[in-house]
Amino acid sequence: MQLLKGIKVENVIIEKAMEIGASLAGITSIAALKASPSYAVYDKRPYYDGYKGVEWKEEYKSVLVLALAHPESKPVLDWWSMKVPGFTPGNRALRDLSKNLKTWLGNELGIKAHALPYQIEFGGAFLKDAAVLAGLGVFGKNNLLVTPEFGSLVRLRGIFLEPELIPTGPAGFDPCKDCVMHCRKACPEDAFRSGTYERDLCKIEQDRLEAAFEIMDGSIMGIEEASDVIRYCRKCEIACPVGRAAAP
Ligand code: B12
Repeated sequence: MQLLKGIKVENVIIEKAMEIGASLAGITSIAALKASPSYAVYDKRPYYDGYKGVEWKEEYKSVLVLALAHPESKPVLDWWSMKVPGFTPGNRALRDLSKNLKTWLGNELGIKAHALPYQIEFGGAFLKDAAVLAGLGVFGKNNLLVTPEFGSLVRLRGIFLEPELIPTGPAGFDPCKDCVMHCRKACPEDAFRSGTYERDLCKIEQDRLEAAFEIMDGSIMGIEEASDVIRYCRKCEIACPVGRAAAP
């Protein structure tokens, strides 16, 4: 790694991420991420068939977490099509951002980086846990990352970095204290009825919306051809009142 005299390398990386399009960015250690609650739960009940636990290269020690704001006023960012690279326009932007950052990290700072895929089964990481540990926000009653700036209206991406960097989190922030839980009341499947998030109930609504796909013109999704577009449920994130000034 090249020396940056008197300047914290963590700040340089985060500033660059924001300069080229991230709405938020932070850093945590891979050791902390591996010890986070999602891995313990997932090892017992994986979401994907064939999941064999975490298989990441030992040389990576830190993870850079990127968030891109997905305001309610730009719903297309979250719409899903198999024909869109990265599947949603928002994820496509995050993917491009992480690839550009990886190149910059190597060229300018001499840091070896690995841009993570989205899916866990292809080597991706649990991005909400990573974001919480990196101080972007906290776990909300909606089972999503809640950030002070944008509430839950963000999508995430991760990049593994070789050096052991100083973590930027966790954050001291408690937005759900005293909240009447608009998020839980908004759920069409009452997926929080047991007191915690129940994936199988959430999936009923997501599967219903999957079946209700619409054929949309390519220009809407930023691609050449028309495609089947799914609009997944976002009621629990949109109902959250946190950060609404920034992401109306
Ligand atoms: C598979 C998946 C789904 C599945 C299953 C979800 C599930 N939770 O099991 C389905 C299709 C149902 C789904 C639904 C949604 N998803 Co989804 N999903 C994912 C994916 C690919 C993996 C998530 C996963 O399997 N987690 C593992 C399970 C075990 O975690 P968990 O149920 O959340 O529970 C753990 C945490 O709560 C954690 N935890 C609790 N408290 C604390 C405290 C601390 C300190 C820490 C560190 C951790 C922690 O521990 C729990 C286990 O005990 C991620 C992308 C990624 N690579 O991470 C996106 C992701 C989590 N989804 C996302 C979103 C937005 C959604 C939806 C709103 C739909 C949509 N329009 O995109 C809903 C919201 C559902 C909800 N309220 O949680 C975003 C979240 C952004 C955010 N602001 O948090 C992600 C990160 C994708 C992205 N593009 O950025 N999703």
